[in-house]
Amino acid sequence: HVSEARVWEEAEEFVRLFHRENPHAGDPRARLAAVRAELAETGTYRHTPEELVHGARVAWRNSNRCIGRLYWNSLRVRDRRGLTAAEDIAAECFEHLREATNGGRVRPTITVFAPDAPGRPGPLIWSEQLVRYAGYGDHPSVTVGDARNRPLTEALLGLGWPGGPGTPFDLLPLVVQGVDDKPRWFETPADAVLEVPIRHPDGRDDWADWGLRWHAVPAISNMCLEIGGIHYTAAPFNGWYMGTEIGARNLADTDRYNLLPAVARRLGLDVSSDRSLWKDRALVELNRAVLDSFDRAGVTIADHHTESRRFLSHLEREERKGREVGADWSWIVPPISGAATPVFHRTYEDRPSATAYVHHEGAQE
Ligand code: HEM
Ligand code: NRG
Repeated sequence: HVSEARVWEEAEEFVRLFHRENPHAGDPRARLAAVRAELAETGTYRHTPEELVHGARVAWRNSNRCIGRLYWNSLRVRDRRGLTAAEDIAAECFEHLREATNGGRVRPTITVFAPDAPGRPGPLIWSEQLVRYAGYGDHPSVTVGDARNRPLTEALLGLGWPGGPGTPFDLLPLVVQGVDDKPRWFETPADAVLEVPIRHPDGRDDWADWGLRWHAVPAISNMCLEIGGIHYTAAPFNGWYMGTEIGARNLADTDRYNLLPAVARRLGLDVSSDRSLWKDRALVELNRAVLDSFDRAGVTIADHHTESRRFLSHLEREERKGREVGADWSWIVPPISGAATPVFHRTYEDRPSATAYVHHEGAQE
């Protein structure tokens, strides 16, 4: 566990930042004294609702791998710090999905559950995201569904989940470990998940027949929100998708859905030689299909050109406010057409922050 001296150090820094960026909150001295006393008495301290909202937003602002940070100050924060039991947490995660999905007008949202307390670790969501597709297989190289989720799927089967119908897009239950409890699974209610069927806009092929689809909302649920020395171990958050995440990675990576060969054959491309650039051409058409399908379904999605421009606006705006923006080039540059976007043609400082979303120790990167 984190030492009290360390918590105080980070608490002090955060409270000062909060008061600096929220002048209406007044002088920080009274609040610093209260935090110090609470820490001495209980070994921890509680953020005010306003501190929690600002901390969650600043943690987004500090996410060096995220290209979508222009709107960091409008993150919606659902304060559920009173919840420690798996059933309650799962129910609120599903409600989070409904509110964030908002019929397709996706709203960036976070739900914050109980934090770590001295001698009492906080709850954990084992699922990497609130919505995940199963990955089944007897052989390591042959998977039905999303190979990335084979370990989670196997863990679920071990916990007594009977398995889904066996399609490539079976929704996995959510796995939640409440405080002082073992992990439990909760079937995802169909009305909490919006999905988009993926079809090609030119309609020259029957793309619909492939049964391709993806979920509307990316909601990362296995990262820890750290604010002022307090660790919120379960704090799922979402924004909207950038099309390349689905079209250039999830459906295309060889260790995910590996669809490029099938797409290229549909397009009648020569797949016998790398030099026909069949992979590149298939990638572009798959990404067009993703963007057009989300548009037709009325679901928010960004293309990588627009999101790159927004990111540069973000850098400018932050600079005007006198704040330095950290970023990780290798995550910011989109996985297709990198040099055709402005984020490619510069460098960034990948500096760490104390207020941040971090991967749990031992959890997969
Ligand atoms: C990473 C886009 C909202 C926090 C990313 C990535 C993209 C992205 C493209 C890289 C993902 C990858 O390569 O796998 C967006 C867009 C948003 C958005 C378009 C729309 C509003 C948010 C929000 C938060 C957030 C609301 C937190 C409150 C992060 C974090 C990562 C990340 C922590 C790194 C994840 C990791 O280390 O695995 N984002 N994001 N983003 N984003 Fe955002
Ligand atoms: N690449 C992952 C999602 C990672 C985070 N991306 C966002 N986050 N857009 C995928 O599912 O494809 N967000 O909070 O909006």
